[in-house]
Amino acid sequence: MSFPVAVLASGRGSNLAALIDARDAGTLPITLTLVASDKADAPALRNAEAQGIPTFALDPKTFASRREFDEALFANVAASGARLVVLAGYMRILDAAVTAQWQGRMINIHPSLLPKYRGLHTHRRVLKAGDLEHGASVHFVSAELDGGPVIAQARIDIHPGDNEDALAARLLSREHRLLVAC
Ligand code: NHR
Ligand code: GAR
Repeated sequence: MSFPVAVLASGRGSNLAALIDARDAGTLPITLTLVASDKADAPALRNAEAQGIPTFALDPKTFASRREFDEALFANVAASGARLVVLAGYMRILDAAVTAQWQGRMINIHPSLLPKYRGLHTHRRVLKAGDLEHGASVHFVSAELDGGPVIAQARIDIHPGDNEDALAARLLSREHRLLVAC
């Protein structure tokens, strides 16, 4: 039995690629019903197209409100038949109407050890704070930004001399494994 999953991504899509690789390896029994984005030029969409996965992009600037944008986006997600939504580098805050509708059926991968460092620029903030460890969390999405229940985390040491890019790169491969496992 293959579980229908939609992915939302705004950028590169390496976490999406990890899901596709695990699916193709036969270790993750999912069907990707849709990859959707708020950025028509997201590399994640190009990769999905190349894999024969349906894609969909909407431009937020053409909608009067956040809620109307999200309702249009999630109408397509629902129509794809997805039973789970994965935010994989999706960079746009979601309206409370859709988080309520998909509560318990939408997860996000966030690059910090939640509840530390909700929001953006987590690698920069963890270095500035002088923390000795960093990580990533997969959590259920709720109306509260990066505030929903945590499912699992991956933890890495911060090395002396680490900068933002080095830390982000080292964490990313752990994110891929964590997201597939969740
Ligand atoms: N929406 C809700 N309601 N709840 C969450 O937990 C969400 C969410 C939407 C996205 C991912 C999140 C992350 O993992 C996520 C979780 C974007 C922003 C943000 O400030 C913050 C957190 C996350 C994603 N976005 C700006 C906005 O105004 C735009 C930033 C940009 O485009 O560069 O939407 O970190
Ligand atoms: C990942 O590091 C993910 O945790 C983070 O963006 C990157 C996306 O990479 N997510 C956020 O910062 C959400 N605000 P990818 O496009 O290669 O999967």
